[in-house]
Amino acid sequence: GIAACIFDLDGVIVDTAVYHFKAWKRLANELGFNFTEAQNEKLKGVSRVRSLELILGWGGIEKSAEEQQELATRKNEWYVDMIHHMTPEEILPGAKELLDSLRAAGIKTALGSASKNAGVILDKVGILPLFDAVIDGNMVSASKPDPEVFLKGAEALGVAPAQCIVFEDAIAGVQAGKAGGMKVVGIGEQSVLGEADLVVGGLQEINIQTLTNLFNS
Ligand code: B16
Ligand code: MG
Repeated sequence: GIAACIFDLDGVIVDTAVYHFKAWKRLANELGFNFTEAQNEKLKGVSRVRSLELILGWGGIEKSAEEQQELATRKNEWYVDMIHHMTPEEILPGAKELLDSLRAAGIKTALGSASKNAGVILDKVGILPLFDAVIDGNMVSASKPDPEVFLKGAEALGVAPAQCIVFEDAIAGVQAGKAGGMKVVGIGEQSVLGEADLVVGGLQEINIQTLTNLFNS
């Protein structure tokens, strides 16, 4: 049966993509080119450093490693300013309820996020205490679709990967969960996340029974 649930952050628990968008757009504009919402979509689940590389490529601009470091830091400072104003109202529908019911059922919970700011975000929206372990971008060396972040989550909880369920909104994240030998619930569209064991529109569609069923099919 289920022993643990491991959650991605952006797109599953909260929508931080809107803040990433504002900060990356400001950076792109300062560098003299535009940055669109469609481009921002492609950065979901992608690390900060890799995101910058992609953006500079789209803008047709080359920067040294040192300059890239400075630009990534500048973007992050704007982003951190914004997330410091986040409130519990920004938790996506059903997330808090599911975390509460998992706790009541004795099922362990972990966060598995590419974000180096994950801890601050969970704290600001008031649900940090609902996670037994937080694995973030500071603790992993390989990005999704590598399963490292989720395997570290399972390890921190002392649970076998086969008894974990991963919740993910990005294709690379769904692939990471499957590569780790875990059950995966995709949050989004079936046409995009079809590799998941189950795809739903949001965590409000999930309860303990839906999760138990994943192990009986
Ligand atoms: P940071 P997730 C990801 O979060 C975001 O989707 C992605 O857009 C962002 O670049 C990445 O975190 C790194 O974030 O700059 O805060 O370290 O979906 O893995 O929870
Ligand atoms: Mg995500």
